[in-house]
Amino acid sequence: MKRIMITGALGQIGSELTLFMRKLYGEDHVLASDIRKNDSDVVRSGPFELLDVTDRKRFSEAARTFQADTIIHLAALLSAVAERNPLLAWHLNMGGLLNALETARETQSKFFTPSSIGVFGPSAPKIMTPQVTSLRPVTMYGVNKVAGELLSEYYFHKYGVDTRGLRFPGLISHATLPGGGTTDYAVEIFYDAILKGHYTSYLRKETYIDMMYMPDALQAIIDLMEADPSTLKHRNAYNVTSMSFSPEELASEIKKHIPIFTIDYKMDPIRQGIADSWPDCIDASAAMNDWGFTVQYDLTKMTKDMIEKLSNKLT
Ligand code: AKB
Repeated sequence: MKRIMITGALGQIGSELTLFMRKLYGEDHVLASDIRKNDSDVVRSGPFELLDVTDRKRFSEAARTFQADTIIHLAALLSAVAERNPLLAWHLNMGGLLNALETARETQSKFFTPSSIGVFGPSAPKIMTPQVTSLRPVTMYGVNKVAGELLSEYYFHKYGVDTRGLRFPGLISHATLPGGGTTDYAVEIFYDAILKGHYTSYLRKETYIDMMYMPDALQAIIDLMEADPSTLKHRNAYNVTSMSFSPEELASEIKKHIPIFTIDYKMDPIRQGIADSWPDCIDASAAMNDWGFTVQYDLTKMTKDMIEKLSNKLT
């Protein structure tokens, strides 16, 4: 039976992945860790450790004590926060990742860390951005993610660490709010639509970005981690996506469920600049071919589910 250690377990992906993995592999087999503690299900439903991932010694001790054989390293700053504080982003995103990879090497653990569509920059094709293409991001987050992908691949080739990764698009979830990403609007809009009937978007109405609903993202992590290692041609990270839409398109989909809903636009130059440097839609065919990546949710299905689940929670 697996022994999985998750960092950043109280973040956007971790809050759901921890509970999902505990259901699949057993509560005591998934150690959640984070720099803070709260009274959520993640903390209450299984083992939990307070951990600052930049503390190399504590990271390694926690993994050894738990006898981890899999490390899921999620602790990181997202794009908008990283752009406002690039030095902190480098320290946390790169320092944390290096400690996570070193710990995986020492404990011979299987390893997963998310990458992002943020690895692409203006020189990559904007439409159907290929798996292998120019990686010249113009954001600190993107620089961190490209360096992180290269490090993961280096640990695979140099030390035989079984590294795996996904280039996630914006993730949409009714359970946890994202914290500091460029794609956060696609979650905030649902809260404001239900509670206020109105949303002011910080991205221009025609800004296309790839997105994915959280159930598909969680399943993609499980499927990639369960995949036969010999089928994985890319040890840095795979392009994955379910849909691409603009704020205007998402708003008109929401309007089908909440007819009074209105949207206006007040552009934030930092987040608009980041979004403009990213692709409109990426090509996930390498993930489909190598390990059978599939998704269940498109824009219509995701919007319906978000509104149903959030309405029950908020009203
Ligand atoms: C962000 O907006 O920073 C993230 C991402 C696409 O990596 N959601």
